[in-house]
Amino acid sequence: MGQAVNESVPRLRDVFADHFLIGAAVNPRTIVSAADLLVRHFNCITAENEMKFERVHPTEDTYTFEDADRLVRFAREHGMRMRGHTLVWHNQTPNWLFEDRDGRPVDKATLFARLKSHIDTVVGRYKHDVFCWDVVNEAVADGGDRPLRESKWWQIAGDEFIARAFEFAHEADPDALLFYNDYNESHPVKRERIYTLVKSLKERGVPIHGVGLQAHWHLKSPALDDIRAAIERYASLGLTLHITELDLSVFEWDDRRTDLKAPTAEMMELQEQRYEQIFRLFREYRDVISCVTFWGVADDYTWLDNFPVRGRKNWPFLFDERHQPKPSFWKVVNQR
Ligand code: HAH
Repeated sequence: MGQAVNESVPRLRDVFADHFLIGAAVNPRTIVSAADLLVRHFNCITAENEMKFERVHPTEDTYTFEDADRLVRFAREHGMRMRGHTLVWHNQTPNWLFEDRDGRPVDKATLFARLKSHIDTVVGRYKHDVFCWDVVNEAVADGGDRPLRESKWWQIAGDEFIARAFEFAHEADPDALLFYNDYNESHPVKRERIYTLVKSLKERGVPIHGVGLQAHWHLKSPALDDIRAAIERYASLGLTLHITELDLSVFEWDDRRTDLKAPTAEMMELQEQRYEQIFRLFREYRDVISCVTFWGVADDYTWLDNFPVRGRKNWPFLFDERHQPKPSFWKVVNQR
């Protein structure tokens, strides 16, 4: 089981009970190693990898649900909500989906038939456990002339794959809230691209209910004003917002240092201030933000330990490597 959890510490989920759900990304290891923290502080989980296409549907006629099921059971046992992540993405998706038996690209009709069958099976299976889905993840391009990423989805099906994915998900579970989810969501150029995409989906009557802001942020970027502008812009579409993958890297994106064994005092201080500002903002927008999910639980494990710089340890959360609350935690909890 996880390490001792201080019983006198307020619970995040209680502190924000009148604001939004408090979530964490988990995997089959962290539901054991961080069980105490998860149960005490969080009322929502997301599978970090276990519901992704390659993990649940590795070949056309095999579905593998053991790991995802384990996470679903954990949520159920502890009365937590669960977010579904993710149905359509350009990463962690097997090649068979896009190819025929001879390895040539399939046509659009075949791709859509396969997508429908995948969504029916996965969304159908978790109908009673998963309350919302990141239906499409990261379809918008960061740069270049085209607003959409030139993924295999786009190459085979054009812009249409996005709307179809939402329609299939809605058919599979009419009660699920359906999200478009992306990173660099606060960057003004990408923000407008995401806004335009979601607006057009809404105007065409596509069943979409929310925008997911991944919020993989750093100590100095993006600027708080850009985050605020993004929240305002997406909220103006009349959809709910989820902060889906929050972490505050102690490094800027292009910092190549791999030698740190612990965060510096300056990093911890900046992180504290940054967490305070960000949660102040989230509180201010509690009417539009209905869930805030961290992309992990505590600093002993984060996907950022190897990304984007291999071998670079990171410390992005409110709980340290020994699962104790950091100064950042107290800034978030004690503000009024
Ligand atoms: C996210 N991509 C994914 O949504 C999530 O499924 C994965 O586990 C980790 C991060 C973020 C991302 C990024 O911040 C920069 C470049 C590519 C992808």
